[in-house]
Amino acid sequence: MADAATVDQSVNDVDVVVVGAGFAGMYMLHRLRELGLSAVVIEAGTDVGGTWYWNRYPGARCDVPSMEYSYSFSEELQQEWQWTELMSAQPEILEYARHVADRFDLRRDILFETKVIAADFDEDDNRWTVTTDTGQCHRARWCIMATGCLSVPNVPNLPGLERFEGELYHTGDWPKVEPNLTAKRVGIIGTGSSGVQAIPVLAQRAGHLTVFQRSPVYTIPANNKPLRPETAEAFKERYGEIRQRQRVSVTGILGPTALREPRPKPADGAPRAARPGLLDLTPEERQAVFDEHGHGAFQRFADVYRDPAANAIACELFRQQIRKLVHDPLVAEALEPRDYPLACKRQVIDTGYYETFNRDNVTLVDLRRQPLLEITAQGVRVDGEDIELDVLVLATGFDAMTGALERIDIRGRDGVLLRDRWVGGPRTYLGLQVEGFPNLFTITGPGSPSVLSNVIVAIEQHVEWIADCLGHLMEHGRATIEPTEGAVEQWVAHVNEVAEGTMYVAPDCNSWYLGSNIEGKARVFMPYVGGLGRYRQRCDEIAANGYEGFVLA
Ligand code: FAD
Ligand code: N01
Repeated sequence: MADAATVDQSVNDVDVVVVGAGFAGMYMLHRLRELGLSAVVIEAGTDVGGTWYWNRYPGARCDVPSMEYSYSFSEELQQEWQWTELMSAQPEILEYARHVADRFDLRRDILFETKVIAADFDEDDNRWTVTTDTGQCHRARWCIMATGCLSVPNVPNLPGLERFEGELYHTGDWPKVEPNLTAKRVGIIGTGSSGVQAIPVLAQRAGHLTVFQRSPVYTIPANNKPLRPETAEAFKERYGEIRQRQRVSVTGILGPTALREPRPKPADGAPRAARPGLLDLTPEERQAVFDEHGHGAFQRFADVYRDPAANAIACELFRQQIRKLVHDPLVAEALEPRDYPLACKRQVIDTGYYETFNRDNVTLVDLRRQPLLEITAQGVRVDGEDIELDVLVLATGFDAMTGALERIDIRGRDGVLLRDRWVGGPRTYLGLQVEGFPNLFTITGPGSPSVLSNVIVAIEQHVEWIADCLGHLMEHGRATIEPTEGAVEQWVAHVNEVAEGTMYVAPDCNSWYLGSNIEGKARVFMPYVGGLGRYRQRCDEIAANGYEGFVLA
């Protein structure tokens, strides 16, 4: 074993380099220490927390119940931490990440304010050399990328953006000192999850808010609320069982069913009767369900997610509900999504989004009717109008899933660059490894369930699988592990096959899952839609079968 990480030297020999100190990198470090390995974690930010360190925009919060969107690996940790809301806001989640760092004494092996710019595999001694923007070199046997799926903000190529003289912010890189927006003219571009969370809060804080919308969104109410102490207690009493159910579930989220007793299986072993689909109801029945439960009612019907006919009906009922919520019929019409199906993008949830457009200090600019021409020194020029702004917020998303990996010069065997290998889209085995890049692991990499699930559950599964794998390699004296070309081929085919027929890959769908938010990025569906539980089982089987599909040299 190498000595413990000495991060102030210019060449640092460790067993493992981990890149990123979000929830993935933090837990990875903890597990590596348990294996007796020396490690350094390299993080661009000044503190831990990743997503929750960078995304400090007003309104930022998680959309998975916090009792479930939290680590399960330590019983003491999950018993002692107190969440205050059903779905916590960014400051509380960041505080939690900091608490974990302190509790497990993680910071002493984390190098902050340092960006990894290159990682090179040396075939002579099977070591990775990891280079940083501060000129340091770290040599390690294993390199683990915990760089996050949504960690590279996308700044679109808007003509004149550099000329804007006001304050310019991206939701994914929000300043640590909260900007004062009182009485200011604020504009926001983007109405995805970040924009939809920020808009109601910005409207309350700003003098005037102008929302520049290119694609209307299908958003549903978050129904967030304070977390009742008795609910938290009930969770804590049954945490072991609840966590286990999360792990084997499709998404890692139990939601309202978490505290319910599991439904007994039918005594005769027959499958449970399927719930009716939207197409099984009469038009009057459908209308009644939407009238009673609002625009989120479509979630009750499985056929909406697979059957274009059911989806089209749900979309129309959804639009009808928007018209009930938004007073101005022209604004309501502009907010109605029409050119892509429900459930093709990540579900967006909100708190008072549609109602915000009834405020006197909010204006919606529909960029499909009035295209954005340029950013000027004073604001935004759209077709037929100049809109003056003091502050411009970009809620324009991320170069997702591959962005952080491709920004590092990762060179595997024969000096091949990872981003060249992935020019037609990412190709991995299980989202964990890439052929030709031995001893390199990607946590929640493309080809794994990652962003289609409660990401902390996905992270824990990957971290534990990788830790077990390193233990196996050490125990059996193996120098390297990498997947075979055939295993990658088969896994990529499987990832595509299970996505087939879902709304995610509908021809009229454009989403960051498909890379289509980034100019020039290959249109490939990147996450694995087969479900977290099934995926975990496959990963475990592969390990139990002697790491089937991998070469252990
Ligand atoms: P990250 O948290 O992204 O951390 C990666 C870290 O790597 C970053 O700190 C980054 O600075 C660092 N890094 C990257 N490249 C380099 C480099 N070259 N050198 C040095 N450091 C580098 N998921 C859910 O399941 N539920 C939610 O409710 C949810 N809400 C979200 C809300 C927002 C606003 C966003 C953006 C994402 C949300 N996600 C949610 C997804 C979220 O990203 C994950 O849940 C999780 O936090 C990811 O953790 P991570 O450690 O894998 O990556
Ligand atoms: O990014 P997005 P996001 N001109 O890509 C628009 C997680 N998250 O940061 O759709 C004008 O979804 C773009 O328009 P269009 C979650 O996984 C979770 O909002 O391309 N507009 C779109 O409206 C989420 O899915 C939470 O036409 C431009 C928006 O910008 C992921 O992060 C909260 C434009 C980008 O939407 C990303 O969400 C926040 C241009 N040139 C984030 N370029 C939770 O609630 C882009 N847009 C848990």
